[in-house]
Amino acid sequence: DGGQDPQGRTQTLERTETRQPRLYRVLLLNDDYTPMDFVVMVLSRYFRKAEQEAELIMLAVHHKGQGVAGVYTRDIAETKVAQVTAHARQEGHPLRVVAEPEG
Ligand code: TYC
Repeated sequence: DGGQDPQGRTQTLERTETRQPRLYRVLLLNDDYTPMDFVVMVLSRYFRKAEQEAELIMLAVHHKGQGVAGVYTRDIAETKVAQVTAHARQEGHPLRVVAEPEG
């Protein structure tokens, strides 16, 4: 955006882009059938959680119904959802994983 200088020439003004991308929470939803060990493996492998934190998150989901596995930009969040869902189905587990915008 610029307008014109006194000689009538079009000016292009630079500005630094400061907006942050929208972030998405990837949620794990509880179910009665997915083995606890599989959920812990998912948290470790796809969400880079240490063993103890993975156990805590899995148990929180088990007791509360859902929990945050990680927070990412949209493309990454959607890729995690697709990868984890594909892996769960391949193993015959009904695990549900969804992404939702933060804020
Ligand atoms: N409720 C499952 C069980 O008792 C464990 C589980 C935890 C499943 C978290 C899904 O997102 C989940 N085997």
